[in-house]
Amino acid sequence: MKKIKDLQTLIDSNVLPKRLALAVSQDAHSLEAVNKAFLAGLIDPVLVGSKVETLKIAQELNLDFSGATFIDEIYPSKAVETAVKLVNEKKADFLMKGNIPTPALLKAVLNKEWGLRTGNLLSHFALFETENYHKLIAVTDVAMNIAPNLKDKIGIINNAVTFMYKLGIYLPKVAIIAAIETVNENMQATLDAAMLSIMNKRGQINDCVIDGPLAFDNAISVESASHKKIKSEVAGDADLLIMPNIEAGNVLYKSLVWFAKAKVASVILGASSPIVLTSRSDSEECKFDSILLATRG
Ligand code: COD
Repeated sequence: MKKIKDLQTLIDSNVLPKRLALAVSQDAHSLEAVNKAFLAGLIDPVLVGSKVETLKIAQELNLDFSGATFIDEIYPSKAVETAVKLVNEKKADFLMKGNIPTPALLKAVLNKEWGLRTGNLLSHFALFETENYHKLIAVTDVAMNIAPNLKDKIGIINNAVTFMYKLGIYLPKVAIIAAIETVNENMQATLDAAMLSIMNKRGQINDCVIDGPLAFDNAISVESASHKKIKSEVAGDADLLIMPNIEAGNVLYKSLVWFAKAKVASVILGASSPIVLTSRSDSEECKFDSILLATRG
C-alpha cells in the first residue's frame, strides 16, 4: 500500500456489510462518511443519538439513510453507552465516535461491565499519507495513552505491528522517537527507546525491526540520518513512529494534517474490535478512510 485510497483494495467484497454503531450520530462529517460507506455497501449503519437532529442534518446534506437502523437517544452519555453495549453484545460489529468528546467515548469503551476491554492495552493508531514521504507512515499513540511507560509502549507497539500485518505491511520498521538520537539519562524517552530496541534484538518484541532513540528527522530522512552518521535499518525508512507521549504525538498528527496537508485514517486498537476515532475537526474523507481502516480489524 502506497496510498490511503489503497485501503479500498483490501476490502473483501464477499464479506457482508459490517454493522457500524455511530455513537451520538448528530454529526455532519460523521454522517457524510457513514453514508458514503453505506451506499458503497461496506457497512450497515446503526445511528445512535438524537433521531430528530440526525435526520435534520441528513436532510440538509441530502443523505439517504433509508434502510439504516436508528436508535433514538437524546442524551449523549446514554447514546454512547447504548452504542458501546451494541458492540459488546455483538449486535453491532464496530463502533465509531460521533458528536462526543474523545475522553467520554474512551471511558465508556473501558467500562468494566459493558465496555469493549479484552485484557490488552488499548491504543490509538493513525496512518498517514504525505507527499513528503516515500510510503505510508503510521504514528502511535496520539490520542489515548497520555504518558505511556515502558510496559505501555510494548503494548502500543504490539497493537500497531499486529494491525500493520493485516494491512499487508510486514516486518515494519519501528522508530522510537525522542528529542535526540543518543541516550540521555535525564530523558526518559531515550531510556525507554534504548530498552525497546534491545528487547527487539533479544527477541522479546517480535515481527518488527525497532531502533531508537531517533529524533523525528532521523526517523524519516536518510539525509538527516547520514548527516548525523547514524547507521540504522530504520532511520530514514520508518513505517511506524512510537511517540513519547500524547502531547508530542498529537502535535505531530495536527502538524501533518494542517501544515503538510497529509491524508490520515485512524482507529483505536486493542479493544474487542477496532474503533473509528478521529478528531471532531477531521474531514469527511478522513472519517471515511478511518471506517475503511477499521473494517480490516
Ligand atoms: N488500555 C486498557 N485499559 C486502560 C487504558 C488503556 N489504554 N487506560 C486506562 N485503562 C483502564 C485502567 O487500567 C483502569 O482499569 C481503568 O481503565 C480506568 O483507568 P484510569 O483511571 O487511568 O483512566 P480514566 O478512565 O481516567 O481515563 C482513561 C482515558 C482513556 C479517558 C484517559 O487516559 C484519557 O483521557 N486519554 C486521553 C484522551 C484524549 O483526551 N484524547 C484527545 C486527543 S484528540
